[in-house]
Amino acid sequence: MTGPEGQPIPLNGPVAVPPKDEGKPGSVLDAVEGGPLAGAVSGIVQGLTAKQKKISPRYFYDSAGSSLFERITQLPEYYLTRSENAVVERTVDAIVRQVAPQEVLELGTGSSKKIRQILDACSQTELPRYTAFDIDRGAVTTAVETIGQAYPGIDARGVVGDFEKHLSLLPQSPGRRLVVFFGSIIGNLDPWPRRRFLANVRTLLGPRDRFLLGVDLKKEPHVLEAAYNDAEGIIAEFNRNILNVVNRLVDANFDPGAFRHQAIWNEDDGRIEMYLIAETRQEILLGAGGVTITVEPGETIWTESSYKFTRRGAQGMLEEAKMRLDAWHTDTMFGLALAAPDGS
Ligand code: AVJ
Repeated sequence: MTGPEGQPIPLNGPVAVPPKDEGKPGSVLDAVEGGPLAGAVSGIVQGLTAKQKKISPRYFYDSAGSSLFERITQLPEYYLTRSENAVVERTVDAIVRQVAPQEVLELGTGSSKKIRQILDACSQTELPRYTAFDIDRGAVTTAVETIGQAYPGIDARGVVGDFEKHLSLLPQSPGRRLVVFFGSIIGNLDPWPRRRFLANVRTLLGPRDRFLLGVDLKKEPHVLEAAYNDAEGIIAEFNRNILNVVNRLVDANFDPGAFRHQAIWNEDDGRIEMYLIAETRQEILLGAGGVTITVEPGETIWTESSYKFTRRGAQGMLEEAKMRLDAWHTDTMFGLALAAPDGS
């Protein structure tokens, strides 16, 4: 595969090569030493010294951010989670019957609700393992503990890593594997990183393995914009909290209260764009980077893109990554794609 300028896209390396710690039931392992945020400083400083200031959405999810996101999923305007839950509930039995997984590998652990529906449906089949993979160690630990306690027969494990970088460090599956990526988290990835991510997911799949992908669907702009501009202002608070995370990670002094939230639908690129807009002029010291930046009044920091998809678009991106769309389930708001590796 080649990138935008024709250069090869580095994949994350062959899946079987590095000596991977297999861990043991209940274990939570780091994909890389020091955890996935160990190398965060240079990327954050680079984003904040660019012409259009930018912070990656992967930094939303500290413990405050994760609880705010949990509240977002309950907002009347934020239909995504409810829709996906309903689609999963309706289709989980058929999916599990079709795949009969022996490992469920969850990329990006949310609340355990949907994964429990999958595991419940698996109770009739043979399921020795649940693996949680997330950038937030706390989220992985909680998932491993709650699933381990609720399902004593299941070998629950966790890996702390960045799904854009560390998928190749996952241990082998003990058998048929179902990789799940819920919540339209894939919508955070721009087209090129998304291609690379899907190519990496493909390397996790043997012929009998499957990939279950949740994607939010394109719909009327006012519905999309309302979902990211809730009346209660929880999403604004979630957006501003990323500055608290950045303050800790790069030893900076952002005042989150000096920014307001904006979310707009970009029709051309098919995505919601989220920004923080500075209310006042600010000088911010990025201590760990040894630089000071200036933020002008009205200047924006781009914190998130949330791409929306169509069935055709989802099918196209899966096919580009050498997977085929095996099943498509939807309530017209949200789509659940079950994908199989080509040639299986
Ligand atoms: C978790 C990435 C799917 O894009 O809708 C929620 C994050 N941002 N409200 C999304 C989010 C603002 C969410 N994802």
